Amino acid sequence: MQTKAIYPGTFDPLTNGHLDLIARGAKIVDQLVVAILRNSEKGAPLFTASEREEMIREATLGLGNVSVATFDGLLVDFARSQGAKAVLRGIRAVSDYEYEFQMAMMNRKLDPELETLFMMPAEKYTYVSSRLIKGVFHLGGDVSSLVPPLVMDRLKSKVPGAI
Ligand code: COD
Repeated sequence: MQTKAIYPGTFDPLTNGHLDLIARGAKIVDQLVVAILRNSEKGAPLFTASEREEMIREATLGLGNVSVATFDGLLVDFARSQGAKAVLRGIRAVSDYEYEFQMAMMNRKLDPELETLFMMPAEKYTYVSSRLIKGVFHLGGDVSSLVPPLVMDRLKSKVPGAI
């Protein structure tokens, strides 16, 4: 039987930490669906859902078993509609644990059949987050080694004059 997992997130924007996790996840499941929450729960996103989708599609072209989708509403409903057995999430540091634990337990309550798998990125990406990337970039800092080049280009055109 094929194992399908969902890697959900806001991805505003995709970072090398996300990509690292996608590559690791794609090695252990048959199909991995990167699922972008359309209406961010973190306030107004910098990139629209279709921009985020395009960036992830382009960055994962080399990974044959990875697809990209957007969703609204409950993650468990989207996972069920995709026939996915698991949700993949990243843990960077102890600080991620509490939020991830609550989310995994709530998702289990909503759908006891859906498992949450946690993976850790390469050490060099453990401090990377989309929020930090945007903040540093807005202030003129160099984040080019922390995001894929195509995301860097999009950041430059979205925030002209930042670099
Ligand atoms: N290295 C490794 N992993 C990373 C890194 C990094 N550098 N950066 C981020 N990650 C991981 C995160 O830990 C997370 O697991 C994943 O990548 C995505 O990160 P984000 O920040 O883009 O995504 P989130 O945390 O904003 O995603 C939240 C969801 C969209 C999954 C959540 O809000 C959700 O499921 N919403 C739908 C409504 C719902 O079902 N709510 C009830 C949930 S209990």
